[in-house]
Amino acid sequence: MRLFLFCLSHTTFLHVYPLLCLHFCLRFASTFLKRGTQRIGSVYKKAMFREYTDATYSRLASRPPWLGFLGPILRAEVDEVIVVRLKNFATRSYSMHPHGVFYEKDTEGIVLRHTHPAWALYPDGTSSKMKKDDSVPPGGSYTYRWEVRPEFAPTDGDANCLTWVYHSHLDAPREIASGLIGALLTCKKGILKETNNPVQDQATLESARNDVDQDVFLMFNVVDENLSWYLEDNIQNCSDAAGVDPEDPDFQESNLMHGGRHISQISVIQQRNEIE
Ligand SMILES: [Cu+2]
Repeated sequence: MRLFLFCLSHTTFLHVYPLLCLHFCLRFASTFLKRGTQRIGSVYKKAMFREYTDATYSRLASRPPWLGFLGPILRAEVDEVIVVRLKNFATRSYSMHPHGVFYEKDTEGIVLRHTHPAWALYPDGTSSKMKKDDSVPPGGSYTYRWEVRPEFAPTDGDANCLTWVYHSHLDAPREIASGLIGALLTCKKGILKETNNPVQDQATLESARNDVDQDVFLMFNVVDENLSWYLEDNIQNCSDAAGVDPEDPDFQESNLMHGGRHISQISVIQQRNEIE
C-alpha cells in the first residue's frame, strides 16, 4: 500500500515563458504576460494539490521546481493500492478523480453536471454515503482508495510505467484550469523504489524508479484562466478592476497561458543536463 497525504490550498502562481525567447517572441508573450490596469498579467491565484509528510498537514513534502502547479506525482506498481487522504483547505468543494486505476463507486471522485435539472448530479445510483467522494467541502476530508489491478498494469509491450492523470471532477474543465491536476503512474513490478517522494532538497533529485535516473513531467496545454474559479479574484487585482469586461475577446486572450510554466521546465531541465 502506498499512502499519500494531500491537501488542497490556494496560492498565487507565476506563469513563466521560455527563457530561449527572441525579441519577436517576447513581444508576442507580452499579450499574455504584461500586467495592465485591466490585464491580470502573469500571476494568477490557483488551487493546487500539495503533499504533506505528516497526518496533521503541517509539514509540506518537498517538490521539484519543474513541477509548476502540477500536483504531486503518484506512483504505484501492479497489485498495489494507492490511498490518498485528502483534506480541503480551499474555499470551494473539490474532489480527486483518477484515470488508469480501479476504484469503487465510493472513491470515484466525480460529480457530473447535466443541463437538465433532474440530472443536476451524476445519477450513478449511489446513496449519500457513496457520494461523499464526489465533493469534499472546504475543511472536509476524504480517503480515496485506488487499486492497480493486474488488468490495469502495463502489458509486456508497454513502457515500464503508464502515465495517467488525476484531477478534481465537480466541474473538471474549470477545476483543471484552476490548477487541480497531477500525474499518476502505474508501473510493472520491481520498477519503483520504496519511497514515492524522490526529492531530498531543491537541488538534489533522486529518481523514485529503479529503471531511470530521472523522470520528469511536462504538461503541454493552454491554461485557460478565463475558466478558472478564481477569475473574479484575479480581476480584483487589476488596478481598474471595475473597468474589466470579462467578455472582451482581448481580455480573454490575455488570460490564455500557453504552456504556462511547463515550457520553461524544458529550459530548467536542459540547464540541469548541461551542468551534469
Ligand atoms: Cu479526467
